[in-house]
Order: sequence, then structure tokens, then C-alpha cells
Amino acid sequence: MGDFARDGVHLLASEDPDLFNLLSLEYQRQVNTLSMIASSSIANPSVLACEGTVLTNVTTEGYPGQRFHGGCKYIDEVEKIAIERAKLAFNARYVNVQPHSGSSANQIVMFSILKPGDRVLGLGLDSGGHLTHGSRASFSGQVFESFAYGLDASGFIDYDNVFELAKRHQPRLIICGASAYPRIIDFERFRRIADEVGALLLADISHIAGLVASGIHPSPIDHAHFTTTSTYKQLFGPRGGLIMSGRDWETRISERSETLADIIQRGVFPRMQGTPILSEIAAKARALAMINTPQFRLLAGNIVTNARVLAEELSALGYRVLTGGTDIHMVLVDIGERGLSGTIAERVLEECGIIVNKNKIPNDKRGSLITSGIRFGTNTLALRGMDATNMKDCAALIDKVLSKVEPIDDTEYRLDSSIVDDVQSEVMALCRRYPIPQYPQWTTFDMTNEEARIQKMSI
Ligand code: DSN
Repeated sequence: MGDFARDGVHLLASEDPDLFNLLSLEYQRQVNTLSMIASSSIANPSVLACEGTVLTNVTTEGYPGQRFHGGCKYIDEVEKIAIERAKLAFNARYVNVQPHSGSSANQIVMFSILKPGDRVLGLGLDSGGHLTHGSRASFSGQVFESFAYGLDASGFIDYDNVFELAKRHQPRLIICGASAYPRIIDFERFRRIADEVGALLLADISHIAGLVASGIHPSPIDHAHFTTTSTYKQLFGPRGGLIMSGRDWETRISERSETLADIIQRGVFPRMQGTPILSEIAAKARALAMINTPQFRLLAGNIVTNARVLAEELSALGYRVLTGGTDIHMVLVDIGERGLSGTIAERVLEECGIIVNKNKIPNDKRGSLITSGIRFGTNTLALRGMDATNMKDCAALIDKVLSKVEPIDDTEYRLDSSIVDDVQSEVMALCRRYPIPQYPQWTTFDMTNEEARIQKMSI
């Protein structure tokens, strides 16, 4: 199998040099820049290896033991292992590993339990919610009647507002979880609110899945009826999604005879998806194997420590950090208050080798392609081995750029080339000191019986 993968790389290089060159350049870009995109991570090479295997050649539909095609002897085992590892990582009673992404996972849950026009209540996009949580720009706000809860004056989720809106609008589904919210989410309180109004609760933990699995952030698994996550962010896995349930997996909702787990099984296939991406399922299994290790817990702790230090440093340098800090991996900064747009901050930092993304902030006067905020995250830098001291260096580099850039308008800027050169060379020095990939110590996870069994099969 190793030869097969190696041959593939050689064939790509010799037969499609244009494409090979682009992939090589992208690899170099990742190696030589500091990725502070909050949703980014670096997949272990063994995760990437799973994505590049012969599993891509398998077409089937259905679930292990209930397929619609032959030839599933081994991929059934792969999918079962992925399910078992996800259950173990999240203490889940039910897991579906087939969703193609976190957004697909949300879509599947919503189309499985709601009818068009049903009401949903989610965190507003400008307050840090995700497109799939009821935004008018997505199916979630077009097919369903959506209402948005928001933040209090300090930028924290306003749970009283959630309760008020839930009582007023009687949503069928409440969605909690966020894309740009730096604080702990009180899943237990969300469930109390959902129960008060007879709603179902969906927790989307895509951004904080690693912290949840490590016990650093409280888990929604037994509070929400459904928990969804993407697998590429803080699980350091492939692009893909999971749908999970805890104690409610066998709950039945009034007008349906099936359990919630059965509803989701049918929702994924045949209602919303066809052939699962089996190479991605193998890659999910591989990434999930690393979750229950001391190394992963250490990494998750470092991710949060780094983010806290970054928030403190940026505050000390005079930046307005939303909510005054962070509990997770994410730091949100109001850059409009410094006379800059998010677009300028994103572009000028990228020119210097620091990759971030613009983000709308509450009451933002700029649109979503310009914004007044930037979002930082520490997943990738912590994985590269950077610590609190390095975060101080990163904050200083960010400030060196943002305090000197001269905006011309909301998209164009000037920055002295000597500053660009200085910061680029400091970024390169950090990248050389903390190269990617940094994974050798991760090979020591405890094998479950399932893993031992599949190893003996030597597929
Ligand atoms: N791409 C994710 C993020 O940046 O938060 C949202 O799906």
C-alpha cells in the first residue's frame, strides 16, 4: 500500500507538473507561514495517507452490514472503527461518521427533524453564529423560519435573551455553538431553555471539539439531542463531519415512531447523502484514535493557554479584545476601532507571513467581505510546539504590522517595505524553529480491542 501511495506522488509529479507544482507551493506556504486561522489545523501525515488510499475506489451505500453493493468486507470494518473511536472520544451513544462536512451534518439534522417553515433559533451570524445556524444567506434561514439570539453588552451570550426569544417564537429547534465566540457555552442552560419550550437542541461544536473531547470545555453530548462537528478543525482530521447523540439517542419525538438515532441514520442515507467518502472515514478514524491520548490533552491545554496569552498581550498592546479575553482557542479583536478594516488587517498580515481571517463583530458597520474584526486562533501554532512565550512574540509581530500600516481605504493600504521584510524574516525564523509536521510522539496511543483486531487483518 505504501508503494501505491509513493507511486501516486511520482506519477503526479511526472504526468501533471502544473498541478504538482501548485500542491508543492501550497505545502511550502503552510510550512513558511504562521497560520492563526481559528478553524485551521494540520492533519497528521497518517491522516493524509488515509485520504490518499484505495478506499477512494470503493463505491457503496448504506451502513456496515447493510450495504447496497458487494466488496465492503474491509471498509465495513473501517467505518465501524471510526464509529467506535468517535463514541470513545466524545462519550457518545450514537455516532454517524458519514456526513461530508460540519455544514452537511447540520443540514442533515435540520432536514431530518424539521419541515420547511418550521422555526429555528440560533446565534446570529454577526454575533458569532455559523451560516447554518439560521442565517438568511443559507438554507437554514431560507427553508426554515429563523430567529437569532445575540450577545449582552459585554459580548457574552445573553441566555435571558435566548429564553425570551424561545418563549416568544416557540422554535422547533434551538441551535447552540459558534464560529466566532471566544467563551464557554453553557450547554446545560441551553437544554433547560429547550425543555421549557419543547424544542429540540442541536449543539454544533465544530470549533471546540478538541477542547470538549479533552474535558477542557464542558461537553454538550448529554445535554443536546444532537451534537455535530466538523473533523478538520480541532480534531486535526480530514475535512468531514460527525453527528452524535448522548443520552437522548433512543428518545422518540411525539409525532414520529423512530428514535432520534434512527431518524439521523435515515437522514444521512438515503435522504441527504449517497456514497460515503470512505477514504475520509478512514482518515476520521485515524484522527479520532489520537484524541484519547495524554498528548492530545496536553495539546488542547496548550491551545487554550496560548490563546489566553495572545489575548492578554494584544489587550496590553491596546487592542480591544472582544469579551476581554478567551476561554478557548480563539481571540476576536475589534480592528475597526484602530481605524482599520478586517480586510486590510488580513491582507497586510498575510503579506508579512501571518495568516488570519477577517470577521464581523457585533454591531459591525462594515459588510462581511470587509468587516471591522479579525479572528485569531491557536490550534496550528500550538500543534507546531509554540508556547506562551512564542505567543508574546506573535502578538508583538502582529502589532508591529498593524500599528504601522496606513489604510488608504477599506481595502488598500501602504506599509513600509522594511517592516514587511523584518516581520517576514522573524516569521520565517519561528517557522524554522517550529516546523510542520510535529507528530512523532503521537504514535503511542493505547489501542482498543477494535484497533488490535483490524491491525491483525493487515489491510
Ligand atoms: N470555515 C469555518 C470557520 O472558519 O469558522 C466555518 O465553517
